[in-house]
Amino acid sequence: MERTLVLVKPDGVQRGLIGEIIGRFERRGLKLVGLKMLQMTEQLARRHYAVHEGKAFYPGLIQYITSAPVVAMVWEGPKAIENVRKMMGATRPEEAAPGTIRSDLALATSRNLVHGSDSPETAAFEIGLFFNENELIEWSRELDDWLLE
Ligand code: DAT
Ligand code: MG
Repeated sequence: MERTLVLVKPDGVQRGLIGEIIGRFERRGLKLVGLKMLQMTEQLARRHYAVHEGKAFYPGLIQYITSAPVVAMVWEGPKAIENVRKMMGATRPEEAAPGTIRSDLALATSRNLVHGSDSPETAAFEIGLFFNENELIEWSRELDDWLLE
């Protein structure tokens, strides 16, 4: 089953939206297999956002993502990467579809509340940045018969 890395970014933690964001993925039926709160170091932030190095917004992005704790999660499910990205909405909140996290809860691209991996390769890399193998929990859920094909 596919796995993806999700971060509740510092604005989500500061605004008290951790539960709201986790709740959306939980209600959708995705399965939580890893969870931790941490303060991202500059080194971790640079590795996580390496693809954006050199862009105009990069220094501000590193400053923001290290400015307060984040909540890192791994969610598992069918097409987890795509499903999470769709639930997050477009990077710019004004372009995010109504009903998405960024449309419902955010106003600024640089304060857009959540991160989600964008491909299987990125997901594997990002999960490895935030979690050791023994921190990812395989567990069975009775409800799966009612959620999955
Ligand atoms: P996403 O988070 O939707 O995957 P991304 O990978 O293109 O978006 O960019 C990473 C983060 O960088 C994004 O969530 C917010 C910030 N960012 C991207 N483009 C930006 C811009 N033009 N101005 C300010 N911040 C930006
Ligand atoms: Mg991205």
